[in-house]
Amino acid sequence: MDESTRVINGHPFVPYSKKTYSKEEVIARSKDFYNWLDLRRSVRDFSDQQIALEVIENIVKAASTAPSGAHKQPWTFCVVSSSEIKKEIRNAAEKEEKESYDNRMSEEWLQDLSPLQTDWQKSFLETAPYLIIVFKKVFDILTDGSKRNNYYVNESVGIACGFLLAAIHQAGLVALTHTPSPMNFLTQILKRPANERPYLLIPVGYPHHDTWVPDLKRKSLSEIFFHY
Ligand code: IYR
Repeated sequence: MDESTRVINGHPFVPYSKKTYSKEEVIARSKDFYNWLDLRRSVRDFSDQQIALEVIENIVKAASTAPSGAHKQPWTFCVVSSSEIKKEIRNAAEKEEKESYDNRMSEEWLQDLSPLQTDWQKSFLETAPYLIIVFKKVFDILTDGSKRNNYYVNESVGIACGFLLAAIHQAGLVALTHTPSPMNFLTQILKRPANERPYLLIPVGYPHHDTWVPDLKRKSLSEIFFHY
């Protein structure tokens, strides 16, 4: 333990040294961040252009900085670039999606999705150079086989996925938050242990050169913001 560590009730603490900014800088930084994040869009048309694995590793490292309940970090990020496994995932996802679109989704749901013009076909699962499958760890299994609790798992993994999407946007890449339903086929295909449940399937890549996205409007601040 070096000099910059302090022990509090038997636990090591380190100083939090944050950079401070002027009031003006804080305003400018908050605006800039919003303007930049506002450019992010969910994209369903990917280019097959390759991306270095290092980029994906950095994106996952960024996601892994998310806060989590009791710092349990209850997540696993499985990255698939193998064409065979991507094909297997596409086939399994399309089977579920076809059943959903044909029989499981309500008329209201289908109507709500109409502006997005989605359907059961998921060619992006093979075109995108990487699929990141995020699993939530509902509990941990220690090396002796015993179970340990995780806390606020959905919240923690949701925040990590938010960081992941922001990191993908920052890298200049695009993604889709895809949730084929049900998605337990991912547990089987990726041979994940019993304490992991699929959370999101996120294809990542460059956009196809002729990509169009729905002309969606975000809610205004007055609709979402209440100051007490
Ligand atoms: N999982 C389906 C349907 C779907 C559902 C919602 I809610 C969306 O926002 C988009 C799609 C699919 O991926 O097509």
